[in-house]
Amino acid sequence: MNTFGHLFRVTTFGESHGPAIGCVIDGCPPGLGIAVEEFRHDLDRRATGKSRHTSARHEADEVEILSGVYEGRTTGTPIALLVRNTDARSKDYTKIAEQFRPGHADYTYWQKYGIRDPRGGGRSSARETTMRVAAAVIAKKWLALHFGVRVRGYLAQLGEIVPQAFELDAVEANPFFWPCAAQVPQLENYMDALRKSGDSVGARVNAIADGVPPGWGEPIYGKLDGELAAALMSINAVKGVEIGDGFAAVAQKGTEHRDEMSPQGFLSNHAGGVLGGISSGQQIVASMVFKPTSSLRLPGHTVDVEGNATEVVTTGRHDPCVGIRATPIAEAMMALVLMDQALRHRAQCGDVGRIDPLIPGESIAGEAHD
Ligand code: EPS
Repeated sequence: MNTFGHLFRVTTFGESHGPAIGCVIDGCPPGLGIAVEEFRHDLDRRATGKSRHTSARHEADEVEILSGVYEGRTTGTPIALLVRNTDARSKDYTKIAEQFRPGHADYTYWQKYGIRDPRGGGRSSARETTMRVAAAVIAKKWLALHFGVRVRGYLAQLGEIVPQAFELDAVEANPFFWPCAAQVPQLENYMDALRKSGDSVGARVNAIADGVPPGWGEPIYGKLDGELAAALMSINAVKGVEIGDGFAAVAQKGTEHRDEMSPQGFLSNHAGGVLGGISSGQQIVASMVFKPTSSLRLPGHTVDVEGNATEVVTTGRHDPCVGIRATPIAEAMMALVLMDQALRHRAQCGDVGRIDPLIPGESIAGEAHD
């Protein structure tokens, strides 16, 4: 399954070391202005090689728009985007082509398909997330123009380190998307030591959306939080997702967890902006955990494709913490879910409030039919 969404449908394709990666977006509303330069910002935020703390692979990540845009505007037909791979170094994978990295999808892809593209991890690579981010550039723009929705993210934990302050303005000013400027040197030292040790570490990323109106989300099986959880969990390396207070709710009392209301609005946001699977009009808050990456130069016990015991050592250009550059990916998946739900809400409930459901024959303008 490589397609995501119902009305705003994104299909991604391509492997880390294939000639290109790409996506097809079907269902985008027509008339939205979009130019190739608009993909640059978010693709650069996600890319490798931007600091010493991520993989040293240097991809150009130049987006080509192959269809669905005419004279700078979406036409309502499928939008096809292509990014050519320009810096794959497949020889790094020759040694491990017949082995399974412990903790990696190598093993399960092999068990499932009986064949795999070992170069760069194929589609299990973080490279796959490029096209999610590209597709979400379009979703973010449409959401901002039509509803003033803004989706943002930040790194909320790196290994044991948690932010000491929360300054949203600091996030874009450091290579970690960290919300506390004073801690950046500590993070740099931590990552330098980690890289030298050859090990990797996990991370937590938070994504938030402001400006989402009440009403988005389709109970029961298309709940906004349910689809957010599935979307975030679909990111390679994500092992856990929380909405609002998430698992902390287990120890809360009802009086603490409930978000009391006043004529001026909600008095708290433990629910993360979703009640009964429908947006409440509050900030949407999601949190996710990225596992420590499994491509390690430290030797580990494993088996080869014949089932023989062996030792694996991974060389090449790898991320010691993939969560460091996952903020734009988390934002992208949140934006894609919101875009899809916005269109679905408009399709089913666009007339709600304009038709009185209790008076048969009442028209949109309030005039009675014959
Ligand atoms: C990745 C390993 C590295 C990263 C890659 C993700 O790839 P390679 O071994 O080919 O250098 O560079 O990330 C990207 C290329 C990207 O654009 O995100 C992995 O094992 O997931």
